[in-house]
Amino acid sequence: MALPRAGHAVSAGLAARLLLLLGGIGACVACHTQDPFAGTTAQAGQVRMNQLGFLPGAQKLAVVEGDRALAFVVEREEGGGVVLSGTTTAPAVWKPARREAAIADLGALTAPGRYRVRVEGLPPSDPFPVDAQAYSALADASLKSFYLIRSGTPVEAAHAGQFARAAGHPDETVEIHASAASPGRPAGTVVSAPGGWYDAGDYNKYVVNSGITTWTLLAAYEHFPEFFRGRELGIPESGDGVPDILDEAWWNLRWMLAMQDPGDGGVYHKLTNLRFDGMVMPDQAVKRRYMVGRSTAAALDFAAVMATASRVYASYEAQFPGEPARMRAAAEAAWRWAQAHPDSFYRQPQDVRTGAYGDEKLDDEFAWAAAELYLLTGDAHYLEAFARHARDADVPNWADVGALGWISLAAHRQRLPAASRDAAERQVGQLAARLAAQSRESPWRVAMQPRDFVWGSNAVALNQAMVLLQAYRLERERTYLDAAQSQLDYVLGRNPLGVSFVTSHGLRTPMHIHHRPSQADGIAPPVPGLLSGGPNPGQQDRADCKGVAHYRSAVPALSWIDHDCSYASNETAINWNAPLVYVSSAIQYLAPL
Ligand code: 9MR
Ligand code: 9MR
Ligand code: CA
Repeated sequence: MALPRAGHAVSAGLAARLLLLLGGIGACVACHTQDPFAGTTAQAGQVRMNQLGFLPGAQKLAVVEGDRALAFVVEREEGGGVVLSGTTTAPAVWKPARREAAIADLGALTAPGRYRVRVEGLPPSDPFPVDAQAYSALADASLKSFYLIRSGTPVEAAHAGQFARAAGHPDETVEIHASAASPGRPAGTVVSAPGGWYDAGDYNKYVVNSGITTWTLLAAYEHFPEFFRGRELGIPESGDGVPDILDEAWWNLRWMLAMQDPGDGGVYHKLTNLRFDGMVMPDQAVKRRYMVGRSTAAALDFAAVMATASRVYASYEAQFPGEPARMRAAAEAAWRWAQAHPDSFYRQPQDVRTGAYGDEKLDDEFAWAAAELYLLTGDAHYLEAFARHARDADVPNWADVGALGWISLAAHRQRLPAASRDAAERQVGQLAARLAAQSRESPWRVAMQPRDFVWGSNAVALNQAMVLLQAYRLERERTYLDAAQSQLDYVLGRNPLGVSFVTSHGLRTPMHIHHRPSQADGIAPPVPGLLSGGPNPGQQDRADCKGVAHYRSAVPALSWIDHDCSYASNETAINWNAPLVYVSSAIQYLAPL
């Protein structure tokens, strides 16, 4: 197996050296069609890079897999000669792919234009732009995707073009499941909780996952308000004087408010069918819907998000009259319920099969809610609660939200007592420094380690970027911005699969995501702007993929299939798309000169 490949590499290498000798690379625009590597994927010998290209002043890295340092040049796509030349770094093994890779640094390339990289002996890279708006369309589309997955409303052709669809899941008659009963709302009570976003490829709505998702969008706005003001996405609310990102978040917040039991402030864990719907459009999925469970995690995530939203929407009181106060009261009631029920863990009832989002480690949820409530109210007892529960920050995910509290405190550090200010800066700084070091030591220059290749690994990459961007905001150290850029590059194609993992954004993108509307709408391309979960050697969907598709590799960074059976590697989810919005918007906005 290895021999013929090495043979090709040598002959292709010789051919390219010859071309270099003849000074003929500019004339060789079409020669890649005869290249022995053309058409292969996930093999050594391809130039991998961000398929959306780069901002003019940004770090620009490409990766070449293989065991030798190689000479490279950058040329204009349309010919016209070499604009940059160099040699890759010495290759080293990247553990997540168990293969060697080397970096080609294209950073000296700053003039806008369209280019290709040619590496000695290899097929030319994809063409890529250097463009001051390289990520604008991605930032808008990743946010617009939340409109396209709204529950309980038609998605209009005026806003969605061919992806228009009928309303589904009105959720105006939702039954209280036995697991969610309370004195005021016994089992069988019918309540209403319309709106919100569908969680993922499925049509259920889960408070825990909505928590981190909605916060991430609110944080994007809070951290970069100038970027979002005046950005028109083409959603029904566009032009109403409120930034579209806040209109979109409100669609979900209004639903979340209805997930609180008005009797005692408890929060339902999820609004769901008993079993997953079939692979049909939303209006064809008409199974009975239930409020299932009331959990401490849901109450605390709800409290954290409502406190954050109360703070953020305070400047839009005119457009959302009374809502900041309502959200504050809702947050405080949920917090009190959680104090009285500190260990109501979600346990999936016998008759319920949909997503669990179960979590039994709740110090991070307590700390996050306390941090946001402190910032909202200034009440010192929340800061004391935060201090009791807070642990060292780690990269956030739906089950570990501790970092979100640290990040909010750091963002509002001028309002903190000195000791808390130092702690917040230190926590964010230490975590980012660790990630930046991992990135620096990686042959792919990404922070991800083998253990990060879990269900939703692309969101791990983007949440690492989100943390790095916090350190950049605090310390203005260019290395943090560069490391965050590297994480975005990874998701947009600088990975061993050579795939840009966002539907419709890149040259090779997922076509068969696990997403019911994308599968059932009869339109070839999937709904645009959605992030595929990403490589996951857990392969928990193997039984469901049996006979239709198979993973070609179990190596962490390679364990991905572009097939709609693969919910463990190729589903979409709101908590994965939200850090894509955050990171693409932030990097576009922060564009270094
Ligand atoms: O569509 C469901 C997806 O959202 C979940 O992430 C996944 C794991 O819980 O389950 C999917 O539903 C599958 C179910 O678990 C088993 N039967 C086939 C369903 C569709 O693939
Ligand atoms: O993102 C979730 C992942 O961390 C879990 O390992 C996995 C299995 O429990 O569930 C994922 O969340 C799914 C949820 O349960 C149902 N909707 C689809 C979500 C993404 O696959
Ligand atoms: Ca937790």
